[in-house]
Amino acid sequence: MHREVQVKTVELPLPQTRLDNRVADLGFTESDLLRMYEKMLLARKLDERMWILQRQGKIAFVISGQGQEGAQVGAAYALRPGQDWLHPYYRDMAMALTIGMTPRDLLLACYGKTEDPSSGGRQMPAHYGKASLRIVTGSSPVATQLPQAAGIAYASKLMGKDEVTLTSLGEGSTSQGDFHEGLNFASVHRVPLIILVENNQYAISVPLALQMAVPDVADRAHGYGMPGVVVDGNDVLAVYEVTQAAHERARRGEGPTLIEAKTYRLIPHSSDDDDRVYRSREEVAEWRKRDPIVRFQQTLLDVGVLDPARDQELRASIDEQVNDATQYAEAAAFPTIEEGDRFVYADD
Ligand SMILES: Cc1ncc(C[n+]2csc(CCOP(=O)(O)OP(=O)(O)O)c2C)c(N)n1
Repeated sequence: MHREVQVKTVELPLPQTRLDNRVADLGFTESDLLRMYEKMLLARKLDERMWILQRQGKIAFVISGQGQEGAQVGAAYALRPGQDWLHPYYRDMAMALTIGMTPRDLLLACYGKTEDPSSGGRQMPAHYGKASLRIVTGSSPVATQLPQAAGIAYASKLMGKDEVTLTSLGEGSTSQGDFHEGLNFASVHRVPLIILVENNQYAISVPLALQMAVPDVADRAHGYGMPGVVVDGNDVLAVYEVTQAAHERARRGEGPTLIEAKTYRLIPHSSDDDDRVYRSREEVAEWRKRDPIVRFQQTLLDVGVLDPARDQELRASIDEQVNDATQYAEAAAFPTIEEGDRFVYADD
């Protein structure tokens, strides 16, 4: 039977962050707040550089997280780098930076250079990974990270280790069978897992309303017997708050939590996409007003954690880091033919 599907434009009425009384509750210092802001900004600037390099023909492909930095930094900030596991998806550059990957690491991967920590130059771009930080590099078929992350969390539980795994995906990927399998397994076995859905409203050209028949991905969590939380993904502190609560729940042995961060992809799906064919400029402009970086910047200025001079200083230092990483990665060596079987055998 044919069912009419209404394609509606995304709604925007999410509340503004009220920083004042919340910072104390969250236990943040000024330097935490500035660090969060810095990671968001660094991700954005690196992302912009990648687009330039791609258009110059120097790197093959970009798929970026512009607009999603608030969700990513907020969530990653709740993890203990090197102790907890992160199994991210391709937009999560801000998450990778927050856990400790460097701009050099990320650009080395884009250029496919041998020093790339995720795979020695073998992986697709944006398949973040660094073993020493417990960032697990992903597979390109979407949602495959769900059962894998559930397995990592199950292993932590079986070994009695104080570790939490966080995995992330887009809302479109929740239509995959792997999403169901991962969530079901995780909940049945009460594993210490956080599933972060970065709901950016589109799966390439497919809008939310053509992807699912419920308003919130989080509604699905109840069917698996786990809590489902909806959060404003453009509010970095709100995302931190709910992820921290899910982290505590996981450590108490109470099992997984699904977090749906409502956000928006501000740019085309990838460097091979033209989003003008499936969404209006007005819609994008509306969401630009709610850019999580501009919003957090304003909040920090309002409460005096940031002032224009400090902001300028920070931006200059980020530009330097991006330039340094570009020069470093461009000059670095490509893998040699002799290195072809590196990572294939256990001696590496
Ligand atoms: C199993 C599978 N089918 C199709 C693709 C092609 N593909 C890559 S990204 C993508 C969209 C995923 O959308 P969503 O999960 O909402 O994440 P977003 O890209 O919007 O962040 C698709 C269909 C794929 N990588 N894997």
